[in-house]
Amino acid sequence: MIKEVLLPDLGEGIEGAEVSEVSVSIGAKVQEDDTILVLESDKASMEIPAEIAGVVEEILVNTGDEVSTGQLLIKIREIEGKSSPSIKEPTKVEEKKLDIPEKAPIKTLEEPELFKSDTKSKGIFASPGVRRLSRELEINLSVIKGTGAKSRITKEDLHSFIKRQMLMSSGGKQQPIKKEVDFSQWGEIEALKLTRINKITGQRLQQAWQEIPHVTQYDKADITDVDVLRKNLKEEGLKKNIKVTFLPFLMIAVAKVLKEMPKFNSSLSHTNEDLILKHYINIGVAVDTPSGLTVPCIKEVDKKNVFELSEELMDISTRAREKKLKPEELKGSTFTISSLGGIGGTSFSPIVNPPEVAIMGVSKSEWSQVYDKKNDRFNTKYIMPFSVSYDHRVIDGAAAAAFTTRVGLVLSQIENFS
Ligand code: CAO
Repeated sequence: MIKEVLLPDLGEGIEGAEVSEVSVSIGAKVQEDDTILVLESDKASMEIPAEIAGVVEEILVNTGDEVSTGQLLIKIREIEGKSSPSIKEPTKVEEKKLDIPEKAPIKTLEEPELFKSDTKSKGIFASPGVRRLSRELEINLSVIKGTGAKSRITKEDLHSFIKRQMLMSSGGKQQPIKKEVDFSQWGEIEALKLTRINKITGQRLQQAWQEIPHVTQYDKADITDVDVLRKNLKEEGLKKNIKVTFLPFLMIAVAKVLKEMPKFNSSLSHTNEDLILKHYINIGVAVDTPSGLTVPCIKEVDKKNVFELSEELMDISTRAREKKLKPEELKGSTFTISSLGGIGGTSFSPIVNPPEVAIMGVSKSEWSQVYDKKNDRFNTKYIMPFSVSYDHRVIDGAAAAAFTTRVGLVLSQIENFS
């Protein structure tokens, strides 16, 4: 029996559409539900599926043809015993047109199974445009996790996949986009080799800066009372050879607020579909070393006191400078603190340390005159400026302002450190 495939009523007032792809050729065997044609109207793209299993007998349209409701498109000769009585609606999808990126960079990628086109796999939902693009780029859709309704693979999923693969294939390295300039033509020069740490840190910072929508919230904390407490503990610490700086107090305050506001202690999943909240608090500390910036991690900060944290800080910062950290000591942080308070400056915007979603930057504290409205007088206070940069995909501005306000308040109350 010959089955005539006619253009069904597309609904929504769509009278006709353009054939954007003829997916089969004469003599080709098709299974029920295989895409035989792809159409594009001004409202949607749609796949026309084969209603029966069979062999393509005749194709009456070409790519670019305008077709209208009821028009004969394709004839399929049925394979005995495989008919399906149901008449199926074409699969409509939301996307209309796709920005098709250049093919060339993708061709250079390795991982063959990722790039073997497999657009007809059952259980994969994707628009015709996405399927067409995946075929052109020879990307296997079954390796992509769709973020659309019913796990449909969207154009954005395909683009994110391509972006990830390109980054991986370049080892996350910055592409050489700069033309070499001979600076010596204007005077004497000297070239310094970047250390391995400089290069790795540079790549990570560049990637974080490009991928994370950063916003920085600036604030100030009154640490007058904590300064008195620190001086007392510093005296006590000296007897045990422990150097007590401000950092342990900051870590304790931050850990307390991270527990109250767990989104700041989270990471986006690799598909950006879930937010992973961590029920542990490990704080990364940016340490300036002669070979570059490193970020060792202090685990379970919420369970440690000022002396324990001070001891650990002395240990990891010393070993970081001597390049004696173990790889696992650089992993697992849930939030990072970058303190320039011992050096100077009034404020700065740190870059989020992925996969974390927030980082605190600390600047040098100063004695200031602060007006007390209630008693109508100025008081001399020790004020520490700090900032929190955050991933705006995860954290809203209001939450960030609440976070820094709370950290400021916790830092002003010495009972939080006993
Ligand atoms: N305000 C005023 N004084 C501060 C301060 C602040 N916010 N922070 C630290 N200090 C004081 C310390 O208390 C200490 O004073 P005392 O000698 O009186 O005890 C002094 O400054 C020196 O502190 P420190 O820098 O040696 O120690 P720390 O615990 O504050 O910091 C460490 C340790 C490892 C974080 C630091 O040495 C370091 O490497 N900082 C650089 C980090 C960096 O490069 N970040 C930039 C990354 S780019 O985003």
